[in-house]
Amino acid sequence: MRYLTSGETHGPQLTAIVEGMPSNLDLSEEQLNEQLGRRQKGYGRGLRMQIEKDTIQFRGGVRHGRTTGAPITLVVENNDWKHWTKIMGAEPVPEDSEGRRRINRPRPGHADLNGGIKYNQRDMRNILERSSARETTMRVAIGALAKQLLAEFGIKTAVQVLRIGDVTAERSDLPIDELVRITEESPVRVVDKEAEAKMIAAIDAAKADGDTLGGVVEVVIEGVPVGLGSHVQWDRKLDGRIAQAVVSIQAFKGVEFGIGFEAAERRGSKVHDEIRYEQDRGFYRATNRAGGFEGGMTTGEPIVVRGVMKPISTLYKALPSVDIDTKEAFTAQIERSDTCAVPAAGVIMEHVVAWEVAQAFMEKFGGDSMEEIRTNYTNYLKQVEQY
Ligand code: EPS
Repeated sequence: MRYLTSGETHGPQLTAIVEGMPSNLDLSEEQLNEQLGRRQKGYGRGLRMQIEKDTIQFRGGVRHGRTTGAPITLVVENNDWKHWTKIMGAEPVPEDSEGRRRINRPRPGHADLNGGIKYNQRDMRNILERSSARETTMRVAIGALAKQLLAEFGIKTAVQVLRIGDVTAERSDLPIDELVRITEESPVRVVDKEAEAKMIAAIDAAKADGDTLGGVVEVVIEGVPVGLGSHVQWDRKLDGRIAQAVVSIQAFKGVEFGIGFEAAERRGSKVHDEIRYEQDRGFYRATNRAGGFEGGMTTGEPIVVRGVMKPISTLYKALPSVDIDTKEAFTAQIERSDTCAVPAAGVIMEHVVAWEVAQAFMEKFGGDSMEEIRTNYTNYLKQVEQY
């Protein structure tokens, strides 16, 4: 399976083409919209999220609520487009036109300057518009397709926020359905109510100072069979692919699995998970410090992966920068933005991880129709049971 996205943050629409989804998968538009809505929520978001109400439109590959096996085209229109038609239109406008809203003062931390140099754009809006996290709308929509595929095989996903700025929330080990229910009700996607209040206060304080906050989010995927991904080639290791997908999310700077970086300070005996066997359960691990992976393959234990997001780089109290025309020091151009998008970023991460798992699932059980995949999957489970 593969996909491409296209579209600018203030352009008319976002588009994705997804290829390789099997036929005869029931797709719920309502569930897709629900996921898009989850990404738009979260304490600390700015005004733009009040303008948009992201709604999916199927433009290919889906008929009467089911996939046909043809490429799926997804579209989300930008409501804000009506304010940007002149600024972002495809029609030529004069170089010096006011209507261009040209950006010549790169914002530290963004793609503005290096993108401008690389693509030889004197108007760095041409970089900003595509590097913006608005694009993640499509990655959630695509991940939501993957989640519907995985759900057919009992695979479930959840996300919780573990840190915003210097406030840490207690990690919750609740059963996955309950974890989803509780985090869904929290404006910062945590279970820990005390941390929730502190996180909200920290976001308010950063906003008052014209500053921004980052954080840490954790995604859990349960019900994954043993043996997705492979040890035999570097680019088939599923944990490696997930790491790439996570760090590809705008503003994400790092990723870890299971106990993650803590493994560096522990002895081996306190890192590796003992292997056990029970007649009705088969092989399992006594603990899951590995976060569901050994040798780049799933162990059958839940996938536990965390990502770290840096604070958003658009600051109302802007950082010093250099004007690309005059080459003189300036305070960087101010653009409307969010104070903290960590809760939303958690939803994005949940979806990009789901996509990687679904892709590996299709590689292993791949077929053109849901029926074919189900047969392959059932046969494999029998083989695993007999091992
Ligand atoms: C973003 C800046 C803000 C965010 C946007 C990402 O948009 P605007 O510049 O229009 O106020 O709201 O995020 C989204 C639009 C979205 O859907 O997540 C940025 O600079 O990356």
